[in-house]
Amino acid sequence: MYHKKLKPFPQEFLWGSASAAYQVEGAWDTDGKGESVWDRFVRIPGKTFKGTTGDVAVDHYNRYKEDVALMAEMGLKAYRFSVAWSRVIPDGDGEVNEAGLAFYERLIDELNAHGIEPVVTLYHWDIPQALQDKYGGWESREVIEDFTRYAETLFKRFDGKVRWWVTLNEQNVFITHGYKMASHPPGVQDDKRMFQANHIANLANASVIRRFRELGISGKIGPSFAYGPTYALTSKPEDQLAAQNHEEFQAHFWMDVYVYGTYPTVVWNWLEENGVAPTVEPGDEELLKAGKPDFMGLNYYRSNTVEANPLDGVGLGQANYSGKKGTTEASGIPGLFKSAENPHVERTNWDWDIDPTGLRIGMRRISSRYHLPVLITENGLGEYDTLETDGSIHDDYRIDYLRQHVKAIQEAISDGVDVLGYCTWSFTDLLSWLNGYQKRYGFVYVDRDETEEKSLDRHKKDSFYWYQRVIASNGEKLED
Ligand code: BGP
Repeated sequence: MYHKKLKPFPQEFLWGSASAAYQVEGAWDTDGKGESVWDRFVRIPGKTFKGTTGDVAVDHYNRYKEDVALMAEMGLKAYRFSVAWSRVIPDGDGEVNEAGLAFYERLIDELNAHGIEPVVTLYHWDIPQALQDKYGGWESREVIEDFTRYAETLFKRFDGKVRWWVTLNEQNVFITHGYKMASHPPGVQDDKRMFQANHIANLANASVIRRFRELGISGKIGPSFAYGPTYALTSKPEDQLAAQNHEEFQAHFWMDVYVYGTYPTVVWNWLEENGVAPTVEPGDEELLKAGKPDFMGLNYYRSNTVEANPLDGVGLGQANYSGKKGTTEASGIPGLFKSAENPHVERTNWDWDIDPTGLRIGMRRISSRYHLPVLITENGLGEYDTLETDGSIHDDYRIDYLRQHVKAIQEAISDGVDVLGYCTWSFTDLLSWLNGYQKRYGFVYVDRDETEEKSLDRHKKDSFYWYQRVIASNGEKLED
């Protein structure tokens, strides 16, 4: 669709940026914080790139004032960050740790004082280790009540100070990495357990949204979902069917539950056929239907291209966590789909397709299927950056990437999609879960790498000044 004239960004558009507790805070055992599953997982040899941990990360816990001052200088309207459950309730279900809550209160107050909207994520993958040990974390229904109580603690404490809440970050990612690929905690490869844990996470998600409504908390709430639309490699009907499978199994399987409280029929049929359907108890459907979100949070990095995959075809392939271009292997689910190389797009050094039009298509699919506003909660380019001797960083490749994606958002707005805001990933450089510190995303360079903490000094990249101009012009000045 081509428009003669694009619609402007709404006046109240949330120009933001995002992070997650484990990736920025550090201070992993400070002020009464309990151990999270990630604090434990990173200590298993071979699990992370060069053995990197978030023990110190980029020291945001101690430098949050300096970081917020940089956000204010940039003119940021919103900052999305996550709360570490184990800071607030160290063992997950016991006493509330006031020192942990106080940290987030200081951060929220600092943001509000600078006119920056806090967008608070309740869960970005770091369940307290104590709950993992006690009942298997997301695999037990006990987590529903514990997660709801934790969320309620935050809702009550920060009601009036926070207007935007995100429930689970990328449930599809933490569940599949945790229980299929074993690359995230708890490091399991078991489809039956995966679909069970996923169902329980769905219930927990719905439960906190229901509690949010019952408490009459002001503001909006929704999940953040990792979604990139799927393309078929060719117009062969079997490839088209594979693309349809991918959308159903990798996207509708989660988003339909969030919005409609039901699983897609085709996927449910497959789960039963393969003996891996989760146990649904009386009352589950009612709870799922009571958890309808106010918006769909969208984390978009890339689109996917797939082709047909026979029953004896490709399964899990090696992903690229090294930054060596071209090392990703084909991956798929036998009988459903397998990944294919899209010949029409460029790729990053980590083999992620660069596709701004995919963002527009994704927003439109969400808007048409779910009739909800979209809040882009993550989007960005992970690349190597070079710190020059004068302290500058010339990341024109990142500016290009972001500029094209901002254009795609404006096109989606012009198509009629209701877009609430755009949080880039990320504000400062931070720890990439499996890729160490060399895969950088920030507007602000942080002086550290995998082997050394170095000075942890902050340096503004060229993209910092670019986004500053974009925000000041409300999306009108996209050129350098
Ligand atoms: C998303 C996560 C983020 C962030 C981002 C970049 O899936 O929500 O936490 O890590 O991806 O991914 P990566 O660090 O693997 O490049």
